[in-house]
Amino acid sequence: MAEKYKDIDPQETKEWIESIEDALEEHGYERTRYLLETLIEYAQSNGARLPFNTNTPFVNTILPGQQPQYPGDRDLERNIKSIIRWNAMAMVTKANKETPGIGGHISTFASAATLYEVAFNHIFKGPDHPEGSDLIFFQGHASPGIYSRAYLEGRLDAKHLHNFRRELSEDGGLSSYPHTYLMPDFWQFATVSMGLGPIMAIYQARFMRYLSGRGINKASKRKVFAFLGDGEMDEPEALGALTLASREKLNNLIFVVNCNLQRLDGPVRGNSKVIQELEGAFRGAGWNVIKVIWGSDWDELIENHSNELILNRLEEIVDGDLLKYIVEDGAYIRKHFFGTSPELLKTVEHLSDKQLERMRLGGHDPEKMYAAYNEAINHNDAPTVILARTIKGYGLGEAGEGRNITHNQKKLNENELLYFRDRFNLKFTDDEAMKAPFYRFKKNSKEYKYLKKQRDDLGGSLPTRTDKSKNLKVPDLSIFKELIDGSGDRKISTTMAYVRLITLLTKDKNIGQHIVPIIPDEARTFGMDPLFRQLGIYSSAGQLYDPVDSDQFLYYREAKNGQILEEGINEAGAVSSFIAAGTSYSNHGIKMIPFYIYYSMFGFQRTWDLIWAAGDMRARGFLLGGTAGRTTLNGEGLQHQDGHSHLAAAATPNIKAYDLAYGYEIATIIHHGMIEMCEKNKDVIYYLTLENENYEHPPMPEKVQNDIIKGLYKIKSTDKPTVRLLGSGPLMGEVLEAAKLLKEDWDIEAGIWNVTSFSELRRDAEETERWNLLHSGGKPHRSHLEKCLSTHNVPTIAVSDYVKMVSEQIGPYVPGKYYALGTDGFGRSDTRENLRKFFEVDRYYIVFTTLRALAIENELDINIVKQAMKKYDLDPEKPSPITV
Ligand SMILES: Cc1ncc(C[n+]2csc(CCOP(=O)(O)OP(=O)(O)O)c2C)c(N)n1
Ligand SMILES: [Mg+2]
Repeated sequence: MAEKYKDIDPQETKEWIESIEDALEEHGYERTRYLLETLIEYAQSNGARLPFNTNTPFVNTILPGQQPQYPGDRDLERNIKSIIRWNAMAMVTKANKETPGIGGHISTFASAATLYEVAFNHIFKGPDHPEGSDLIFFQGHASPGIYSRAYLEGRLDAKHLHNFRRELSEDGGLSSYPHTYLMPDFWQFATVSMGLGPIMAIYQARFMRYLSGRGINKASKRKVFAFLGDGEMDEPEALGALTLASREKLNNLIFVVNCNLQRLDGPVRGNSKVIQELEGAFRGAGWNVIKVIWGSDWDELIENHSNELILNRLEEIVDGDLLKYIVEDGAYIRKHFFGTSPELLKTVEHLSDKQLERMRLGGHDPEKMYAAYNEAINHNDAPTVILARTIKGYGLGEAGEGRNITHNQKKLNENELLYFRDRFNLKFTDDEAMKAPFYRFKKNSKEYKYLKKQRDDLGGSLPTRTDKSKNLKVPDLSIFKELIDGSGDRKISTTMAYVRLITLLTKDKNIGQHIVPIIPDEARTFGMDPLFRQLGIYSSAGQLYDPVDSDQFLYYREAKNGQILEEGINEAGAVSSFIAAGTSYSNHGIKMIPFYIYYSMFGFQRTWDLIWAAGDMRARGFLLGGTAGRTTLNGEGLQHQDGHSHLAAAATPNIKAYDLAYGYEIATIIHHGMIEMCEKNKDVIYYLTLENENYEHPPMPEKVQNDIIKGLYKIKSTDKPTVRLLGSGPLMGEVLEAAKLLKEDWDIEAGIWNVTSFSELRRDAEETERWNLLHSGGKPHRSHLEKCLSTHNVPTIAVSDYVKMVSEQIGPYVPGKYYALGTDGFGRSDTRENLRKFFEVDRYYIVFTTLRALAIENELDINIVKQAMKKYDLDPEKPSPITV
């Protein structure tokens, strides 16, 4: 900053600086800071316009004099770390030599090894720690290093390492990245889709506060760590929730950004400085920022930040230049970095070129990293980010260190292996090294004892995933009696039915407290606002104001023990809360059941990647796509009307998706889901679409419960079956009206079925078919669809408020010709009636399609179809809703 203004009175400047020096010497940092802040405030209140600056100089935040004593044995730790580096590299190299193209990453962990090792040896609390285990989001591409340590600790065998990225090997393998689904005893968090780790970590840390705020779990000193790439920070999700973390004063949250200044293709910010940019973003958002840029070798040069010459040079340098110094030698650095002025050159004249070349960076210096961690875990009031400068591909030399190709380096050749061995002083002979063997310290070695002891003292190995949660007693279905009995002559929507259900459920003495209603600013849309009063909205601050509606019974009630997570307009954050709650059984040993309701269009479409990660992490809970259905949500138009979320849900393996028509279906499905999650410990997510069309809900027919769960149940059978209608969700009403018209206008009796889940029917049919294929010649199994429909080879007309592909999922398994009516095309704002006509899914189209289907079967004359067109005023030249 200073150099931007001309110093018109250097003497005066000097005097000011001397006073600050005196203050520092006499009273220390706190007092000096106070004095400076007071001065700034005074100047500002007297009209001085001070420029806003979120940056500090491009040097370490913690000065050498503020560093604590390093608590470990540096030599032993170096030996251990070198072997961990080696095994991680060897794992990827071997995998790619044996199976070219199998992939993996060497350079990411090579840059991050010190960040992890210092924390493993001194910081991370393990599962048996009296304060509980820390939760760690490991950077996805660093997985080989984490496996390598687990191997040294004796948790994995050489055969596991050998089968890295070959999970389908007979004797087991290791997943490419952290995937809970694939290694459920090991990985806690799925992080490899970049940007999801940071936002999930923030909401995880907040969820810990929520649990203690509600008195469900006691407050603890557990921390959430998220290890992230500097390139990854460009993802909108990565920085998108920073202010939540500071607003909530999440001092249980620590981000460690591995600032190797490179991403996959090249520099993250060639023309500026990513560390400074991130510092600005985090400081601006209220985080505690600790920069660890330079290693101890630089301490003397930077001289407690007082070497103006070097500070100014560091200010002007860009990341592109810093990267160049990594691949060039000391002479180059002297000429290009220090050579900009004779005075600056003088500051390094006592150092040789080799020494200049080897000046270590902060993220490779254990003392600097330990100091940063130590400050981070003891910091109050705010979350901390450690911005650690490292070198991508550290130690790979010509094979990729700092090179633009480094991210994709998958194997080392023989010379490169020898270089790596020498670089880290490993004891392999040439012949040995060239085979890239895995190495493990013997049990009686100093290294093994040390690394075990460090972990034992900290509470055991990490990552470790367990489930110590107790089962919850799910109440009997009868608590939802009012839904089972139907709404009588009251017209209600499925959304209203759901709100009743959640109201009843939260009152249950066994399970009520474990329900976590989550909502992104849409409670009033769904009629959930009465729950504000009943359950309260969670707020770590309680309610510091008198709400505008405090005179009303159902006011906006925030409370420290509030049960609702009202996330604001933030679907990504809300899913992150869903994930935190849905994995609580494992991460906190307490089963919590999230019910996350949102505008269905902004669910899968906007946040499927996070939902997919939830599936990976074996989250359990309910997703509720509110006001769904492309024609049922009528006035809102193209970007609101969801007609395709069921396709995404169907493709997510552990999601069971239902589109429901009546309250008793909702009660049945949610009750069944809770039993699966809370009593049978199934890792499953339910997706229910709910609508806002009001109609009468009938009472539950006899003996349909199992069929509702399986996806199909009968509404009406006929004496002589000629055609069957399948209705689903809100379009059940149109189907029932169509059946009436068929009878009244054409004397045709249609069989009527209600499809609660096309995707569940399809899964069952496919699984049955697969079994029958593999057991050809045996007595075939029959799917639920076959059991329901197989006896009658008549045409089927299926109708849903979703694209045709949703109902077409079961087409191949339904006997007879199959006709799907659906809502393909962009939505429109209009009345429900007009929309259903536009998308050709209304009662008249259903009748028309049915008549034509029967004509094709020669069951009636084609002229009747023509008559029907006229009668119902159907225009043969109407443009298609897909193209118009
Ligand atoms: C959402 C997403 N987009 C792209 C990728 C592919 N990808 C994997 S690693 C990588 C570069 C990572 O750079 P950085 O975050 O700086 O991590 P580093 O390896 O440098 O530590 C990319 C683009 C991904 N995994 N996730
Ligand atoms: Mg990077």
